[in-house]
Amino acid sequence: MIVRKLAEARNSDRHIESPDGNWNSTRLLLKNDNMGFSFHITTIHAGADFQMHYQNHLEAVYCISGKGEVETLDDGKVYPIEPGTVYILDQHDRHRLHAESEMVMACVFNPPLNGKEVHNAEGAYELEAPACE
Ligand code: 9YT
Repeated sequence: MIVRKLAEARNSDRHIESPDGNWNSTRLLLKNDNMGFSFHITTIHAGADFQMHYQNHLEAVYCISGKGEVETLDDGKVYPIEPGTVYILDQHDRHRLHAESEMVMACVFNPPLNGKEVHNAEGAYELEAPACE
């Protein structure tokens, strides 16, 4: 069994600050744990409004706290996000996320992230990013 603490992981190289200043993510469970998925606690900063397109991954996002909205860009549908909402990108959906207040999200990725991924120009994660220690 593996046991980790968010407070400790936040102070390690598992904590990633997005270069665009929109979010940070503490990656609690990664590819080298051999679980077939990765699990992160992500904070989206208040006022952030940005696009993503996880072409190489499936992602589920559960809102723990905060308020905002997610839009699927191919059809323009907007979904409010509040604590208890999960959105599931089962179609590699191009999407826009807007945080009205700071949002804390639990995120699961399949395939699992290596650890150091940040968004590329398309808002995707490359499959060959460096791993955490
Ligand atoms: C909700 C979302 O996709 N935010 C971007 C960060 C990502 N979830 C991550 O790497 O944890």
